[in-house]
Amino acid sequence: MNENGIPKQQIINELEDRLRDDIPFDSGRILGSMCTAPHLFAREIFSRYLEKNIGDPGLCSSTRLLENEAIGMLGELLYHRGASGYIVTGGTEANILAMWTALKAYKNRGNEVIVPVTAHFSFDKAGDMLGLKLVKVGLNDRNQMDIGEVKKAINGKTIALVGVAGSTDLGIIDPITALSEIAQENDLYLHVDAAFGGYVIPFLKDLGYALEDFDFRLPGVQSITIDPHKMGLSPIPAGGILYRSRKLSEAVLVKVPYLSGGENAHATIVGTRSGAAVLSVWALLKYLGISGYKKNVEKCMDLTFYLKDRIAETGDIEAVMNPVLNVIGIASPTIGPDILSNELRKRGWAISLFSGHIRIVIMPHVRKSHIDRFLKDLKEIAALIKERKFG
Ligand code: 0PR
Repeated sequence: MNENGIPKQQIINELEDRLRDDIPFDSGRILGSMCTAPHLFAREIFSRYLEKNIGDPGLCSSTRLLENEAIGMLGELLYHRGASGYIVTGGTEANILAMWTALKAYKNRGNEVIVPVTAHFSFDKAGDMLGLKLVKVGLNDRNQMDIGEVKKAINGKTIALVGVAGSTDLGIIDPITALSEIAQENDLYLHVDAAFGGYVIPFLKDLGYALEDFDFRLPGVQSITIDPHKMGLSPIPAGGILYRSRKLSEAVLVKVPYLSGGENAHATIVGTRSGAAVLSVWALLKYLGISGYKKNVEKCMDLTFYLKDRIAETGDIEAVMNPVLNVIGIASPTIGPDILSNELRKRGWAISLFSGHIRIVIMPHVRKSHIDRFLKDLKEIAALIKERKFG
């Protein structure tokens, strides 16, 4: 650390220089991220309320009320205006909270949780922290959690089922209706991870897309993760955890008697919490409304199909399945995804590599011109494949 302070401009210059290897969203190179550039209005709200700590509800009781309103608006999207919950740091915290809640609710029964193999790694973290045994089940021919396998995996120690609505690898929606029935029949906790899909599926359904139900209309669903900092256009950190009832959300309540009044209890993992993040979520839900978010999702979907329809023209590279949401998997029948990803990364593309495919997420920062450039590179790689340039 330097002895004396350095002038601001010098520091800013140094930062600008030293951050040169970070890839900004407006570079047009980020095709593999589930986050995006936050909406300008949300940035404005965020910077206006930076000092607010909603971890001290006595100091920020009004912010806490607005958090409840934001949860209510997200609850409306998920068909349960009276849902209880919190704006947390992200999908990971939301999923860990749901697993913690399930464990507390069924603590005398066991510790086994059934998840699809496609579940996000936050469940592995939750399992390790909470001493859960994750039972990972395979997929059906539509890449959804296989219901037959779920039924077989249930035993006396099972406490919870997890279904994903908008999977990390391909944007798949698991058969949540069937999971809800199974959860009810066997008295199990059902958590739906809609970290990505929560801000997409309701709007696409409104636009006429035929998609699986995944929300609180299904009576077995106890909690849902829905992340504002993904398709919600809100600044990081903003995840969402919604519970069917207040009683459930209180399963993990820790009393905090010494703070300055208010609720004097915490039911989140972190203590000090960003009120700015919460207020940005609230403000943006109000500002964009259903029609604003619908437009946003529609643009992403149109571009997803634009890419999908043109991939076949590249020659040796194809979409691994018809996209369900604005996520598309691509692969080559001739070369492995690792080689394909190397070639794409060499050409400057920030994409994600899964075991069988490359994942492209068409987020709001992605433009048609970026896709056209990407297609040009895919064609070039496909030509190299034809010439057998890869061992
Ligand atoms: N649930 C699902 C279905 C997810 O896809 C993710 C993250 C999470 C939960 C966890 O959310 P947090 O990362 O907010 O804790 N999915 C993205 C992924 O793994 C996260 C991400 C976002 C990664 C942007 C990279 C990136 O640039 O791909």
